[in-house]
Amino acid sequence: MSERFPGVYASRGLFVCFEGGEGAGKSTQSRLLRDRLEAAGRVVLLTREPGATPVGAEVRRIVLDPATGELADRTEALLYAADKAEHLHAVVGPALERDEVVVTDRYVDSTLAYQGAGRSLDGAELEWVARWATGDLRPHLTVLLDLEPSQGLTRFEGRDRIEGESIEFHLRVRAEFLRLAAVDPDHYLVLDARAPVAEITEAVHARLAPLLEGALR
Ligand code: Z5A
Repeated sequence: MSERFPGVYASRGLFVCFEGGEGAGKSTQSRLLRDRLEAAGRVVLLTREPGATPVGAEVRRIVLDPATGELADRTEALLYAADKAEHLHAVVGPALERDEVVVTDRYVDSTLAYQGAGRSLDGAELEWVARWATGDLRPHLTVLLDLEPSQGLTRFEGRDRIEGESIEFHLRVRAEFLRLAAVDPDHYLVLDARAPVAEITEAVHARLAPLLEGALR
């Protein structure tokens, strides 16, 4: 963590993020966590990047539609950063202020992994942009669902702009996700995404339980 961006953690609410490669089960686990917490009486906001705001929906269409064709790496990175800034401003920040549990399917680590390690933009410069866009707000917990890219990609039929990248690209992405988790173990939970869905759900809940009680916040 740099001196300029030491990380900011919300003093209200709980901010949880799911990260990982394609088909790792992020959407599945985000929904299951939301359902379980709501059943326990928590107010939960389930959201995602890119595309959770009207501006974000436009960004999502541009960055993921194969019809967009070639984009400069910096253009792509800035579009994702714009989606994040709007997401933080309009969705995540207000929900945390209302003391809700925010569960997001992807966040800053996706930029560091896909645009940084994947596209090979300068990591430090890119991190500056992504942290600036989000006011350096970090999740209290990021759950990394780790999966061999060849397995994740076979969980899908259609391919968008990024899913269509080479296996080497996806291997670099996976390695970067794992590196980010390794340098900050207090804020990460790394799980084998090949495990049964219910087993992953239990592991996430076990790690979150003390955070929900506020003990480790
Ligand atoms: N991107 C970026 O480059 N930079 C950024 O800053 C951000 C994003 C924020 C978003 O795509 C793309 O944007 C993404 C990175 C890039 N790259 N691509 N491509 P998206 O939102 O369309 O999709 P995604 O985020 O990659 O998620 P996904 O591909 O939809 O997969 P998932 O949410 O991780 O998995 P799932 O939908 O929950 O499950 C996939 C299938 O596997 C489904 O049939 C499940 O039933 C099954 N599944 C789930 N769990 C299991 C287990 N445990 N075992 C077996 N099968 C399972």
